[in-house]
Amino acid sequence: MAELKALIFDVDGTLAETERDGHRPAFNQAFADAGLDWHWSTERYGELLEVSGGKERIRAFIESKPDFVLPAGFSDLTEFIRSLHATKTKYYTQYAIEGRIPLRPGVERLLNEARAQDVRLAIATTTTPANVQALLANTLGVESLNWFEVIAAGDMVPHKKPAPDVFEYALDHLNLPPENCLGFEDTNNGLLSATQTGLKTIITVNDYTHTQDFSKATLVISDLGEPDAPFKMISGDVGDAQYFDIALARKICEA
Ligand code: XBP
Repeated sequence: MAELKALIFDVDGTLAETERDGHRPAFNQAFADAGLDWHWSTERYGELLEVSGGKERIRAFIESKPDFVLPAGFSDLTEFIRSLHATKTKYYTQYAIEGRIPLRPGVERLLNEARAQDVRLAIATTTTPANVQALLANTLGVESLNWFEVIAAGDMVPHKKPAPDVFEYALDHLNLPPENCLGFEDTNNGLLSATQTGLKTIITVNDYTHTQDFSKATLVISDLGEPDAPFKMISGDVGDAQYFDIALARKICEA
């Protein structure tokens, strides 16, 4: 019977539909600014999401283009990718500031319940720290950045999801064993990353991920739900719960 002490959240696709509403349009705007005739459709982006990391995703895309020529003014591919990605991050944070990336159902409620019940909070994400700060500050308010004892993000760890590094980083800095925590994710890559550390993991699916393999998940639901908007249960045991709250989190952690 492990006591619940902390919740560790993925960001993209879990706290908010950032891939659809933020990252993909930001990539396309950065490509246009660079004079590139590249455009990632919703479908094409879904395929590219197999690769964790925005810089890594651009590189994978370029490697799929045999006719690619390094634009003038760049000494090497890494420098070119870094500059494209920096422009993309500028647009992503701008979209967050404009309020174009709302939180998913139940996220704000669950975070506030956790704070009210002294359940500690952490983040384990692949995305760039600036994106996390912009999303939280422009959805929950600047002070919400302090709600999370650890924000493990981007290049802070050597290997990106599905490697366990970023969840290990969060657990180390929380100084807690996985059995006292729950992970929240939306992708198979993220699930593999979290479960390799021993974390029981809750999956909230989305349009990009609902067909992925979540057999290692403790629970798979449509979203965290609200009292007036119940979640859809996909797999796992929630008893008669209609939305994900701290009581259900404790039950799952103690099981
Ligand atoms: C998902 C990712 C990120 C984003 C893009 O992160 O793979 O790379 O798609 O963000 P998460 P960057 O672990 O939160 O699901 O361009 O900043 O990498």
